[in-house]
Amino acid sequence: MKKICLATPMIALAMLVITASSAQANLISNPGFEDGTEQTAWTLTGTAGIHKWEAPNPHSGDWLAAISVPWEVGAGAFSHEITGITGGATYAYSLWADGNANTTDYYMKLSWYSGSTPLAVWSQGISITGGTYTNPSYNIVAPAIADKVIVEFGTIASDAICGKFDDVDFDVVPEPASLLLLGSLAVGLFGLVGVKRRATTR
Ligand SMILES: [Ca+2]
Repeated sequence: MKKICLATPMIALAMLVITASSAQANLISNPGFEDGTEQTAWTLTGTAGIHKWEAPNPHSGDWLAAISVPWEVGAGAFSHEITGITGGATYAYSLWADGNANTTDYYMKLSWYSGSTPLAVWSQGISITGGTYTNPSYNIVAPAIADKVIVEFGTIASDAICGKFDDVDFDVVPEPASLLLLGSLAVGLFGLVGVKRRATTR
């Protein structure tokens, strides 16, 4: 009988945790470029292309984003618009980056907007070690009145190194208030278990 009393709150807690984690859905459409050359959701500029590469392999699947391909040396970028941003919320931006040589010429960038009005730009360089995937990851707070962001990665350099990118992720970080609520619910559920245990032992 005790096992049944324990199981119900544990299942409820598991469902809460699943709900909390599913709220952090990736806001990037086509994050792994697996629709081939269709380039869904991404705007490409300069020497940017979606390629089926042999070596090194894409981080996942068959396709990756490439910038400054060897036969097309020059600057370029991939950008992706996301609307419905919550002003003041914290967002996590990460991707997987590789290249055919070491380079620090590539960057990750976020351009925040309120409608069509530019608000702020965040940018960070990417340090690529040729032949090894790296996973730069950052938490960035959206400006208070932001409702749109352009997620971008690229290079302004014109070198012969080809940057390769895959599995881009941009999602909202749960607010501390949500986590506190989840924590207090968990404490409440375990407290309930304690009450039931005491009740059954009397
Ligand atoms: Ca891929």
